Amino acid sequence: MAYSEGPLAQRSQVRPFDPQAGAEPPAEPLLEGGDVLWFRDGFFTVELVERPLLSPSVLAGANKNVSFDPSTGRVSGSSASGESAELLRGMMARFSDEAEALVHRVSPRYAERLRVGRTSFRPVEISGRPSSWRKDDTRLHVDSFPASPVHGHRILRVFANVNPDDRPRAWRVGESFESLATRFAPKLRVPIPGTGVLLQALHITKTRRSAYDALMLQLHDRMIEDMSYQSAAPQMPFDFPAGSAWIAFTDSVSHAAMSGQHQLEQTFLLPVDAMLDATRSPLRVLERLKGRALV
Ligand SMILES: O=C(O)CCC(=O)C(=O)O
Ligand SMILES: [Fe+2]
Repeated sequence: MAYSEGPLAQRSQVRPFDPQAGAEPPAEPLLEGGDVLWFRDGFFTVELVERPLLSPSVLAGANKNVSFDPSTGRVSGSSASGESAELLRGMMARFSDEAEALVHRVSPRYAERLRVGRTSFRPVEISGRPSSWRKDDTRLHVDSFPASPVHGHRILRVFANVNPDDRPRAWRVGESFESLATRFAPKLRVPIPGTGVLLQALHITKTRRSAYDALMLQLHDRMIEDMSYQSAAPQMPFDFPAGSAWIAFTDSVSHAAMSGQHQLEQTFLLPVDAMLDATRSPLRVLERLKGRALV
């Protein structure tokens, strides 16, 4: 593909995308190539009665997010009770359904193979929010889940900026996974056999952590702790306006969220063999760089 051969191949891009327009190219090759697809008009509306939920006060304790499990309908991380708990659950369930419908419309080739994961609501202003370095999303990173191994599955996420005061969500997007992985591969260590089983036995992870998951976590940490990388890496700022939405494979798109408040997010997992070109998956890229199977 032409765009992957030019200098832009070094960097992910935010690409305006209108699934209604009919004239858009298929989404799957763009997503697999590391683009963030941006839907200017969004797809989700917070109803007037739900507006009071847009407040950090819905959070329980030190949580940054409210979490919703679409498979059980359970909400966690919220202090809301009674009627407002029901309102919150309803808003997140509706967002989850609409995000799924959007993904099916935009990427019909993935539809049958996608597994719906967690939904999150993020009502805290990111800028100035205290965070441990490892959880600091204001630094460029690729996503990996410490407690929930994915065994090579792709992480596809749908985001919606639902800020009611017209404030954008300011991101940076960084270099391509290929160049990122090539840069950091020498620092990534395949764990000794048995480590994954042990972590599961100790309930540090919910399932066995594969070598792939271990390398992705290391990649996340090596990026985040390297402040000169953070400032010198190829990158582009992008402000997602209030009301808009976007989709990306966040396990391969290097990204950082700099400022903004009130966002909804839906995670999906996709098997690597459901991709049009599995050689572009982080799993296959890391396997090639390390010269061995990782799941
Ligand atoms: O909250 C955001 O805008 C993005 C945070 C992030 O890095 C993520 O959800 O993967
Ligand atoms: Fe992230």
